[in-house]
Amino acid sequence: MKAAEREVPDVHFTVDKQNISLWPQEPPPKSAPSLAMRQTPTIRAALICLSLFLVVSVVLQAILYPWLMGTISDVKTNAQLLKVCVDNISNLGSEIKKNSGDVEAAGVQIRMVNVSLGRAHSQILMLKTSVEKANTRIQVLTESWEKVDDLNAQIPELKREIDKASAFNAKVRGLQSSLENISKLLKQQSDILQMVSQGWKYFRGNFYYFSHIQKTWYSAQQFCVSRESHLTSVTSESEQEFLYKSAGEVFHWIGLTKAGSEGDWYWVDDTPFDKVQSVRFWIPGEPNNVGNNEHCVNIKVSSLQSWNDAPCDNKYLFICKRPYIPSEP
Ligand SMILES: [Ca+2]
Repeated sequence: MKAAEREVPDVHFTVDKQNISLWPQEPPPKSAPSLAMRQTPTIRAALICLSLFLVVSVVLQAILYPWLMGTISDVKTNAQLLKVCVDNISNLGSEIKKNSGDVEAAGVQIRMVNVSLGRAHSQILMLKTSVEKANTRIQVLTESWEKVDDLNAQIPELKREIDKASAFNAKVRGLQSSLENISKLLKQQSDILQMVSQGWKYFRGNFYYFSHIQKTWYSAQQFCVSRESHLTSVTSESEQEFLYKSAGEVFHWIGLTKAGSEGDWYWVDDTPFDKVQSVRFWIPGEPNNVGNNEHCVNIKVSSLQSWNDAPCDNKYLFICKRPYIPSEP
């Protein structure tokens, strides 16, 4: 039994790639293929490949030839288009060359325009500065105008004050005028009082001096001249009345005389003699020029009709007359 047991071969397990085999004891040795058997599949494969290559070549030629021919045609067309483009570019170069002069002129104009733009820019800056100054000025004027508005608002009140001042000034001027008139009256009264104190009488703007001694007509006139006066003239009824009443019943020489027996009557103080108006002052029947020697006139009686012509050498009292001339204050 034991020997039988020993004659049972051992089992071996081997793995060759994807094959699993079971052999007793050990796997059979691998027998090596012959060279001819190994070369036959290779040749076959080569032939198959060559055949495939030929087939593919033929197929490709059949497919690619039309495509290549189309491509060649397209290349030719593109070449012609390219030639046209080159010609156009050549023409364009010629045009550019022709227009180069215009381009230069345009460049000059562009530079001129740039200069003008620079000037315009400078002017714009100046204008901007001017505008800023003007704005500042406008602001100042606006503030001034607001002040003017304030002043305008005060004008009505000022006008009322001015009206009051004007009324006050008018009153002051009136008072000044009154004071001046009073001053003149006071000065006139002072002058009159001074003359009265020296023996003169005042009547309606004239001073009259009634003498206390008798003189001939000429001597009396000389006395009056020495007192800045003349023998009196008579130019109105009121004056005549004042004179004959002041003379009383005493003869007084007056300033009426004539140059010789044939001369016309005249006033010695150069007052024009009104012959017609003076008729009422003669004593009736006078002047009678008695003895052709009566060339001077006196007030003889206390009456409106008081004049009488008498010899100039007679000595009578006399009346001097001086116009009142207000002296400067
Ligand atoms: Ca007479």
